[in-house]
Amino acid sequence: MFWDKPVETMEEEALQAMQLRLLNETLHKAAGAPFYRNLPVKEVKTLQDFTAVPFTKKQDLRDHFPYGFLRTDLSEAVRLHSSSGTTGNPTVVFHTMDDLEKWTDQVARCLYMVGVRRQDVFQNTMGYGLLTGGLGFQYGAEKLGALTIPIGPGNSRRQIWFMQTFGTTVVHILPSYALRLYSVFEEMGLDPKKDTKLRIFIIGSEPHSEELRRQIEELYGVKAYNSYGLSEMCGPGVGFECPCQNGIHIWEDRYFVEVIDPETGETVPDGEEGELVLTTLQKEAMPLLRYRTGDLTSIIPGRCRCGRVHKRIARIKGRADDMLIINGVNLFPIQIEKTIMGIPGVGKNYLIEIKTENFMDKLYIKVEVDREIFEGTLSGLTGLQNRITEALKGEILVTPTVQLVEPGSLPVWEGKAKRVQDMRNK
Ligand code: DLL
Repeated sequence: MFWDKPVETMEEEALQAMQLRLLNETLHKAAGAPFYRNLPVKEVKTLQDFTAVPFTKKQDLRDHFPYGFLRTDLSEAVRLHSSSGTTGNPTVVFHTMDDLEKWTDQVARCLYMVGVRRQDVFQNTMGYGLLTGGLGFQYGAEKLGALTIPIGPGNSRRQIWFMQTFGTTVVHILPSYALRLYSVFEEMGLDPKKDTKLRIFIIGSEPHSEELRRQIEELYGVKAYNSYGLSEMCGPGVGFECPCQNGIHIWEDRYFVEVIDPETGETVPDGEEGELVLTTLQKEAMPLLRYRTGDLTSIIPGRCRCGRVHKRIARIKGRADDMLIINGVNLFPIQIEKTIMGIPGVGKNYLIEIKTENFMDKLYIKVEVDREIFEGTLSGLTGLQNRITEALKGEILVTPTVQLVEPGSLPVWEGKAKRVQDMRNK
């Protein structure tokens, strides 16, 4: 079950020696970029010494837009990607041909790991273009040899038509969209378990809970694997769950992994939550040193049963700036999802609204009711409403006002889900 057995099952000592060599190569290469020209550290003797290298932040990428991080000659760079920044300059990332080949190989490695093979039909519902989920998986799945359908996002009925007509077996999809797509199957009177050949879902690119994953697996009768990545590191293919579904392996031949306390910048022990910091180890066009991803997670201690030594991180809880402070209580949207998705009768979408009322924060959670129990009216569902409220109170320590709404009535998104509407007076 290995795409690249020598690398995936490398002994820890050999992997660390390789990382030390690649870190030094990267330090040397990075110095060619205007931003890293005056790096205070030129060489490290141990992996621990690498903590002397200053962090790189997203704001640095914005401030040195457009070419401040490009270290190769423009003639070497063959592609630019950009993330979906909403304010200020977008973050741009450059690739040489070698970078693209490595990225392709990484994605193929991930897909192979979870059982995707040449015989599979792979439908990619992620956006193509500047975002990385489209082309990243396109090249990876082609390299693996699957038949690819580069359909892109949207038009759910057409998605389903392709799935049925061409016998799609593997789908790459945003987890929030996977739930919405199921509603369209329902509207069409179809059951994906009986009416398609779907067997694997690749879900990622946005935070989602274990409960949401289980729901996707049950609704579609598939295995759903968590896929992690960010444009700055290449895009998808940075980390992926293995068949054990117990943490995301980060490919340590490609990235040096640290988890730090976001306040102090100190490394936290394995098992403890902090901010993920990544360093590229093999990037040519745009190496990044100690890049603060903003993503909160922890390193899972111990070896995985799958035989891969590459470190595992826990499911991403969200970005540090996703944290909501409601009347002084801190909480993450994912905690709300985790709690409500396990409750029978809860449908496929929800929305978090925060308002100011009487100078206090007020939390509203709008929850779609499951089609299975919806009989044209919301009256008579107070039992469900109360169960959701009680469960949430226990988890988030804030009493929300839960509002049940009709199936399919909440806003939907073209890309990543935007589940929080903060309407507080600032
Ligand atoms: O979302 C790359 C990607 C595409 C990953 C397709 C997986 C699948 P960006 O648009 O740059 O890149 O957004 C990166 O999305 O820092 C996380 O905050 C979040 N994110 C990505 N994957 C996951 C995941 C792509 N599996 C940002 N779980 C990252 C939670 C995720 N959050």
